[in-house]
Amino acid sequence: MPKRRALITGITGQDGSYLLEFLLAKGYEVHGIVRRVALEDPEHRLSRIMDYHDQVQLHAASLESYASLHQVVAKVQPDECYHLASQSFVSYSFDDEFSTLNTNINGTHYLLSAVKHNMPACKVYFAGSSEMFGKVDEVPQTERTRFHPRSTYGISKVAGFELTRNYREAYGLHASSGILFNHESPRRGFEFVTRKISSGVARIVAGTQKELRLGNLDVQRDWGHAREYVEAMWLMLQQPEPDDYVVATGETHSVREFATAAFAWVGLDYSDYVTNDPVLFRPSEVDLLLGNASKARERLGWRPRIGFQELVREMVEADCRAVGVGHAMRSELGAVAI
Ligand code: NDP
Ligand code: GDR
Repeated sequence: MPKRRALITGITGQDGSYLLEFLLAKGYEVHGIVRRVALEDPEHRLSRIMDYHDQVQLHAASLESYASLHQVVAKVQPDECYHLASQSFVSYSFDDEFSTLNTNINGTHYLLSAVKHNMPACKVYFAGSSEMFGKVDEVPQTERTRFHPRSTYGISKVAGFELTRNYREAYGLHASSGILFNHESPRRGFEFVTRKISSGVARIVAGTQKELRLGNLDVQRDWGHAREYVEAMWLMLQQPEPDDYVVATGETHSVREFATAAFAWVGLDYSDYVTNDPVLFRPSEVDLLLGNASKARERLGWRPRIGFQELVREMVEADCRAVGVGHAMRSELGAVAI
């Protein structure tokens, strides 16, 4: 039987790298879309997928160019397409609303259109987000909760979600959206709060950083592990019918709790190091996210296994190892459990 062929946009990101590993293990032929600059600077820009560079076929294209996406889809003829690429940093969307909207909305529209014209039987996954719920209407949030996005990032994801639904209803595309809540890992970008905390803890232990400046510590997020969330993406495309699914742990924790747990792993008290910087507060915040993933559990058989403490520990340990303080953490600081 010929190998199934998958195309991933955003393959260089956190989720793209885990999905690549997952699909290779399942025997897929994997293709990825990257920006041209990534091919010129692979050490830096392809760092998350370097271990697999000889098992994946990369194609240069940009979310800003319909022609480039059309060309790649026509050439690859994928059976499954995972659209993960986007300007994904919510904070930055307040600084550059226009490019966030252009990239995220047009990029999704271009890709859907390219699939419709070249490979209408291809199953499509769209990376929707809990940011679409924004100022939440109910707790916990389900697939039926009303959207009230609080940033242009959130607005762009609502538009992508609606485009995906419209391509499903109007053109019969097998197109599904995952409404994924925050998911983290040692591969998370350094700008996101969990990685900022875990890498900050490591530098503080190493003695190269004295304090950690954070914004709003009281916001709450439903944090899972990225490795498990990419499995849910794949499961959605294995269903006979396309649909939309919330993917979440069903537990919520504040940024303060994350910081407390991260510092505690190395035997430190977060309040001795964390300072509050009003500059880091967002003009309109999403205060509380908590997902109900019952539908994904019942229909996809998906459930999260990695808990909050385990996630925090994995991230802190990885960052400590990266700065060479893994052993110090254990022996000199008497960390609670490793
Ligand atoms: P990352 O920020 O780690 O990765 C984003 C990817 O998009 C990178 O590969 C990046 O490429 C690519 N990209 C950005 N802009 C462009 C562009 N103009 N042209 C081509 N590629 C581009 O995100 P995650 O892996 O964390 O998230 C994956 C998707 O899931 C995103 O769409 C995100 O919005 C969404 N999401 C993420 C959640 C999470 O908690 N992680 C939760 C819900 C949704 P490059 O390396 O060149 O910058
Ligand atoms: P988020 O992730 O906006 O939820 O988007 P992020 O980690 O950036 O923020 C989470 C919460 O922490 C608060 N916060 C800080 N955030 C950052 N980045 N830096 C800080 O210093 C800081 N201090 C407090 C934020 O205000 C926010 O409330 C992520 C992305 O992956 C999106 O692409 C995805 O769609 C959503 O998760 C679900």
